Amino acid sequence: RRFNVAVVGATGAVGEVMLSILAERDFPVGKLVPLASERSAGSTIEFRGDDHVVQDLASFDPAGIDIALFSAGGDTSKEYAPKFAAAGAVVIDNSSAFRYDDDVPLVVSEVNPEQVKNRPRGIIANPNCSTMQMLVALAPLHRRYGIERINVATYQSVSGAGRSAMEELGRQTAQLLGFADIDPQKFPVQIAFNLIPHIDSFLDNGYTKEEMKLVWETRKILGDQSIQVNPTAVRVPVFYGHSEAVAIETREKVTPEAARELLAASPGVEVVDEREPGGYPTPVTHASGKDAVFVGRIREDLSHPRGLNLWIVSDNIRKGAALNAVQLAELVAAEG
Ligand code: A2P
Ligand code: 11C
Repeated sequence: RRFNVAVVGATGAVGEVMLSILAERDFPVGKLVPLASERSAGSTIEFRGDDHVVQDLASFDPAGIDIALFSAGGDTSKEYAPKFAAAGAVVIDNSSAFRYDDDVPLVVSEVNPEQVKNRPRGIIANPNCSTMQMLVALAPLHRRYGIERINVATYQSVSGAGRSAMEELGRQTAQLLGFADIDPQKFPVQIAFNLIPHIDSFLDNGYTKEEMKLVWETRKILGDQSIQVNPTAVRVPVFYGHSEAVAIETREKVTPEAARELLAASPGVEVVDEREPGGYPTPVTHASGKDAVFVGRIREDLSHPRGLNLWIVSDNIRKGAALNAVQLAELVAAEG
């Protein structure tokens, strides 16, 4: 069977990769409909060698769409995802609009794939990129050793903030190397040659929403409200690939050797942990453009009897967004 697939946000940083991953993985696409705002309606995108005209979401009739992949921001999802679902499509939504609703499953394909079936509203939520890569690596450890607490600091690339954010990093880098003035627009302060400890909006508790996503989404996906998560989310001047310094505290002690062996056998994970120069994953040398979640620097936490440290790197646009969304579509397609 073939499926009529709509990609909402097809001209964006994530949408573009959704299209290439659908083709790469030979997803059984019948009709492909790329959708975006009226700004880019009428332009063309290429899919499997054919040009497709981008249509305006606002005036599109979703009748006949089987699967809709949404990645055009939370407000767009809130308005249009229920309309697509009402017309009979299964919506896979990459925004944070529905992630915390009890009647919308939040699914990492390697971690809780069985949850895709529990979708009374016809909507499945794709987790945030920083949670996604962390849980691909931590879920196997949680199942075997029981994680009680996660300390995590993220180093998140600018592609997470979309195409205009990537352009801003490029532009500022060139301006600063040319001794020109910069004018921050997408980010509140200079991002080139800098770090910004602020992603998404500030909440009343002093954390950013990006940080609280790591708390809320980890508990929902692992189905364990008792897990404690202590997050700091930081934007770094990297184009593709988020990195995370993670320290876990487990109920049962896990040695670095046992963790390495378990992770090496876990789906979606690649261990790169040579304890020599270059023998660890980085966004540029390992993750960018790749599907896996890379884990290195696995070592005991010297300050805790049941603590383990890991360095987790993945392409935020691929496993963190587009790839997982397509993997969820594959699970839906496999239902028949
Ligand atoms: P458009 O190209 O028309 O602006 P990114 O995350 O890289 O910034 O991309 C955002 C994506 O979401 C783009 O494809 C963008 O389309 C799309 N988008 C943004 N706002 C809307 C909207 N109101 N309706 C439909 N698509 C939208
Ligand atoms: C970033 N994680 O790196 C964000 C992007 O909730 O889907 C994705 C935001 C989200 O900026």
